[in-house]
Amino acid sequence: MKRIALATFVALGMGIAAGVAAQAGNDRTNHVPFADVDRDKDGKLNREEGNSINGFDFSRADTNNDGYVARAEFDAAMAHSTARGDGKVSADEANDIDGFNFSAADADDDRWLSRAEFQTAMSTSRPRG
Ligand SMILES: [Ca+2]
Ligand SMILES: [Ca+2]
Ligand SMILES: [Ca+2]
Repeated sequence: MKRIALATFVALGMGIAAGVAAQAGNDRTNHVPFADVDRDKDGKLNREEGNSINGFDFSRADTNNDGYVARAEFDAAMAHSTARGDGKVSADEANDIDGFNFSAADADDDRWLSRAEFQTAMSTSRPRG
């Protein structure tokens, strides 16, 4: 078990080094302000607007399948995606690591681990035994 946990740890660290969160699958989207994408200012994104976002999965974001991504759907999709190259680890991602204490690692309590926070946690929490 410890070996598996450590491998996950290392994989995650490498993902961060590459600017990619290894645990987040293919959910990598450019994080852009809704207002910037909603070009016709109707408060929702049509497929064309959605597709203008690098990496945005319109069909997945449109959870009620009405052909538009509303603000709430947009926010949800962004919350579930990993911004490209942000080098941050979410609580969800950290929870995949056995025995990882997210709140202890999150020094500034912003619910994200920056690269520095993650590396500090890596260097201070060594596998026991
Ligand atoms: Ca629109
Ligand atoms: Ca919708
Ligand atoms: Ca933090």
